[in-house]
Amino acid sequence: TAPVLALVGATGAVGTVMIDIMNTRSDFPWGEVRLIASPRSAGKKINVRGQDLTVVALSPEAFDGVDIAMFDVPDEVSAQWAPIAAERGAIAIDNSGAFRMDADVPLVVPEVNADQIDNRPRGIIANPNCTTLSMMASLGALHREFELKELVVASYQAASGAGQSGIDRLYAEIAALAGKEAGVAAGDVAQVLAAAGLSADDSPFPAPLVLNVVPWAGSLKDAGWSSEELKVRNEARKILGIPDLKVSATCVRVPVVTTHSLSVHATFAREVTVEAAHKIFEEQPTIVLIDDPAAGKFPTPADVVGGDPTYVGRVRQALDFPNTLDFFVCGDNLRKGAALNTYEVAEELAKRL
Ligand code: 11C
Repeated sequence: TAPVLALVGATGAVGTVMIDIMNTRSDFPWGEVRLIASPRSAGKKINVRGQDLTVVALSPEAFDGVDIAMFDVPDEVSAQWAPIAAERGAIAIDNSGAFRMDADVPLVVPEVNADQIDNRPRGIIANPNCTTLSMMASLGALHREFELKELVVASYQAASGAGQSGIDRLYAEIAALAGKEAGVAAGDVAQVLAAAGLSADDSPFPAPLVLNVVPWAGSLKDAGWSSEELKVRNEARKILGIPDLKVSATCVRVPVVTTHSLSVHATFAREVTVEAAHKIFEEQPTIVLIDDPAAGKFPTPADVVGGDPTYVGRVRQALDFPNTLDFFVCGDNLRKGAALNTYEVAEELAKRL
């Protein structure tokens, strides 16, 4: 019989994108879809492929009969409930940070390490952080050919990486500035926001995001690094299977609603050329290459939001660093960065059930 798919966190920012992905997929291998959320959202109706499904409250029994359970919920909810789903016989695919670095939980990006899907002793598979994920298709493809040795990245992360509250805050800040003279607003953003009732304490961001860039995402870790920067380092090593990969990341929030971008400086064991890299990107079905700066063509978040592929451009051979490429990559952080990658892992599993 056709497998049963559950979505935990069906009403959140990523869950909502997951519903859209389910509604637009050409093949749909599932016999039943079960939507699960907090008791607060239980009873809500959501249309999936023409049927109004009622959201059920998270409980152990909600996983009975489920083959695959996708979790798009905060770390602590996943930490508690993914093992319960696994005990009840489901394979849990978790998009939180709760299990990513566990040695007995694979961290999977299908176009890079799909083979890891079968190695899941706890019945849990983890989905990477959206910042790491946005560059994995491109780095995985280059690594197969040239062997990656060192990675220096700066991110340009969208507000929706912080969830619905991040989206709401950015729109509220934009609304507070509407109609203000540009000069006044640019000089005094914090005061304008406070006057509009937008307290800094209520923001998921540590500074105004509108008309600004904020060099911070996540929580403070040792020696001044942010949790987000360490996730990029640890997760890239695990996904690519290079435990000693040298990585340095600076994670920055920008006033974009959705789509993370990264500036990537990648050094390889073997000689690289722009032509060879272009060919590799063109041959990778999940990458779109837009790289014609003379014609003003390169990817930007505004062009790629809502799409499934990751977009690559500005590919250059570093002038002063041997075997090194610089490039710019954009990926919708709610799609390939979160919901889509999780769903692709579920599709891979469905083929194996
Ligand atoms: C952000 N990348 O943009 C984060 C959100 O580990 O899944 C995702 C955090 C995570 O803020």
